[in-house]
Amino acid sequence: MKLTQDQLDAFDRDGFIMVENLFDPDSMAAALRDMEHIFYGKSFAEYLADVDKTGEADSVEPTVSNVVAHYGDTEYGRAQFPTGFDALDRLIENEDYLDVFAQCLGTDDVSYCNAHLFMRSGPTDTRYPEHPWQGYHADHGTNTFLPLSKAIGSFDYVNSGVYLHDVDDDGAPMQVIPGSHRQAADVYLRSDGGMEDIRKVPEFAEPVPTTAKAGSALFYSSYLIHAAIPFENKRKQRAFWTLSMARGDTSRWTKLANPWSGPEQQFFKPFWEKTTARVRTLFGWPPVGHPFYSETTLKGIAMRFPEMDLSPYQS
Ligand SMILES: O=C(O)CCC(=O)C(=O)O
Ligand SMILES: [Fe+2]
Repeated sequence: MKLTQDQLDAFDRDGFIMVENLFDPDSMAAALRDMEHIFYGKSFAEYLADVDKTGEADSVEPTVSNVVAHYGDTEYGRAQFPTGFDALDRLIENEDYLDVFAQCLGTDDVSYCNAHLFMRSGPTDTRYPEHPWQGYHADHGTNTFLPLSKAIGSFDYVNSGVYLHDVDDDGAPMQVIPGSHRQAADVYLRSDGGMEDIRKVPEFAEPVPTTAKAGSALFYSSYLIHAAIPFENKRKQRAFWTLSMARGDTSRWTKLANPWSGPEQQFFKPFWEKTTARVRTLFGWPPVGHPFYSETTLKGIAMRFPEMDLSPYQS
């Protein structure tokens, strides 16, 4: 899928774009069902009914008790990718979605950083600042140790959130500052605490809410400044499948290395076996047609990944 020149210009100028209708409604409903199961052990509607009955709501935030740095396990499942649920894990195989990523990054050499389920649940949500001028930040540090740069298009990477359901104004849409990806490096260096109080940064544009329909995906620069706001309607949830990806040539500095750590292999091995050759390249697998794939290496891959369909690599 090709973005229009207007969309490309908007991403360059604003540091984000919302792309609608990237995922079909059925796949979003199935993904949401599984995500609710992972966070609540039941549907959100059943969870709300329990809260009404007992007057109590326990936090559904994942707790990190394993080697994965970013997201841990909930009481009922795994919030880190791959979760083991196909309706969630196979969202990464959507070719149009991957095409948009490649165009935002400006290269087909795309490298996985991290993906996880991002749930905010109205009844227990505390993930917002006290005042609307607080809490602004870039997510860049999640996947790299390097500071922000003023140069766009190399060491910055792209985050995305897939909207599993509609997010309206009362459902805690993330607030983003258009154009701030080009201003952020300087603002972070200022000593007046501008990032703590965006009223002190007159050059920032007004924040805008990222409301969207189910099936949309938000793509935003890792340098883009944004913040959370509270739920106006606390009987809502906000369920995103999120993915961050970098350019291959700077990926040694921009990645969350969880797929390669020992305990994670039990989740990645079956995922790599089943997924597409294009998705494997996001994890550094050589692409189809690469001379790495020889009789010898294909035999070796077959030993290590017995369930993998190797036919795309056999030319
Ligand atoms: O939930 C939101 O709207 C934003 C959250 C956020 O920025 C973060 O967790 O890094
Ligand atoms: Fe953030």
